Amino acid sequence: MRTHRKASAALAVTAVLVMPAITAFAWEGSESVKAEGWFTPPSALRLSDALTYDVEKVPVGSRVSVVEQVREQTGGHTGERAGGEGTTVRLRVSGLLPERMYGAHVHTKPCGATPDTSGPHYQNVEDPQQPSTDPAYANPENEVWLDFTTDAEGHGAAESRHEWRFRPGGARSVVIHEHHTSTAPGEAGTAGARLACLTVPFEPSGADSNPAGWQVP
Ligand SMILES: [Cu+2]
Repeated sequence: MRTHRKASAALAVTAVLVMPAITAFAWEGSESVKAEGWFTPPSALRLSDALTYDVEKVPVGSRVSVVEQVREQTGGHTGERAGGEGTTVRLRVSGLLPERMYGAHVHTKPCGATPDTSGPHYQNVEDPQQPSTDPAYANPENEVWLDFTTDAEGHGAAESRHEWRFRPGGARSVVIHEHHTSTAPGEAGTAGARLACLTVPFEPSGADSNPAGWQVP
């Protein structure tokens, strides 16, 4: 699906009602991306951007939204507050099982028909050893973890804030997992089965020229 980026108030209108809208907009002077949708099972006809692989734990019709806010390097201009670059990612869900712990992370590839399509976790400093379970790399400072616990109504929310930006096209989805994320050596970053996935064209997207994402040394 074609996505818009860095266009003010650009709106991707999708052909199918259940497919999420993706919007790029200016938000307090920074580039932001919002992706949202209702979870549907992978369909042979057409893939939604919000897919559930476990309809018991992430029911069909449950809702998800992800917002990315990026901070660009500022400072040096009169009246402008100096600040470094960075990224904030917010996740919101509703319609999930009540009072239940879920894991969630930013992954490197878009969602697909099978849970493993979304690839490994996005890492700011990439672990040469993949799959990465070394806490030196698989940790919430080097990856984007969005674990949450739902309330009595099945709502959940999480926010993750970092002082770095994604590599262009390097971050493409948010995956919801079976349980909260482990930090123990040998299993750091793991959170059980991949229950559901939302494709998100994180900025800088680079999606049109590099669908697979490219690596910056
Ligand atoms: Cu994950």
